[in-house]
Amino acid sequence: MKSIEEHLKTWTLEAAQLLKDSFENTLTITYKSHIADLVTDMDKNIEKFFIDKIQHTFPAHKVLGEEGYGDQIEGKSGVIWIIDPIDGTTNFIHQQANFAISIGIYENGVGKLGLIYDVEGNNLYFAKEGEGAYLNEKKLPQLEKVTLSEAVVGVNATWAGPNRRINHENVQQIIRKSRGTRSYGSAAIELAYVASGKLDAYMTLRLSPWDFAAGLILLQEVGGIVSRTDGGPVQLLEQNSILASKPGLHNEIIEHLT
Ligand code: 2AM
Ligand code: CA
Ligand code: CA
Ligand code: CA
Repeated sequence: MKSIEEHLKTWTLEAAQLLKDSFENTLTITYKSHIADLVTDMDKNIEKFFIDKIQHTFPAHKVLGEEGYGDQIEGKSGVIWIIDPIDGTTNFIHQQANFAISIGIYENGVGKLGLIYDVEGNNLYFAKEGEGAYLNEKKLPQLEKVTLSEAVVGVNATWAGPNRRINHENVQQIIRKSRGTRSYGSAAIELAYVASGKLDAYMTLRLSPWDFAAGLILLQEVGGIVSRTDGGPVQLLEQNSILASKPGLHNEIIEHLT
């Protein structure tokens, strides 16, 4: 019998192929909450693809998905697959690159398996609780301490405000003191980049559970530090601001932000 891990990886590769094949077709694009909040028929199809497989193979498992085809989740008990079928939909539409399938599997609130698949790059980031994190077949090393002056920090345009939670002078200091900033347009890829050392930190003002569920498990396996941007703990089933970082740097950024 195949393990959950094997199913997860097989289904992800099948879903990724569906996404690649879809480049040949015309996408149906609709707006969700506003003109920059896009969803395509492929976001919905991929979420349904996973839900069909999970319901058939693991009928006791629950699903929390961005597009809302999963279960009504009341609490953290049981096994919950937290799925973002396409993270970086704007990139999927505009670039056909820098978008990911992101899936975190939690049991009673504890992260068990985390997977982020950078579809166009064919890069599979995968973590299993207590067994480490991998990029494709290669084990990722533990993250080491760095200072802000030697750090590349993932930020996005939301830090430009306006937002009552932002102190712009503090944010400017972080940006100026860092070695550089980057913005990729996919929270899942940015979290995978922190876990694999391509970014030293990533900070963002509002993510939903499906944006960070997988990334949290990857980061936990490589010694990354994750909190809200006020330093408080991330709540799995709620929206959170997120600061994910190498050790040392996490404190340094929190000191600037608070
Ligand atoms: P999404 O592509 O799955 O919606 C940059 O847009 C990052 O922020 C992406 O990871 C995107 O995820 C996420 N995001 C979260 N909420 C968003 C929203 N309301 N509009 C656009 N992007 C959002
Ligand atoms: Ca979305
Ligand atoms: Ca997302
Ligand atoms: Ca999405």
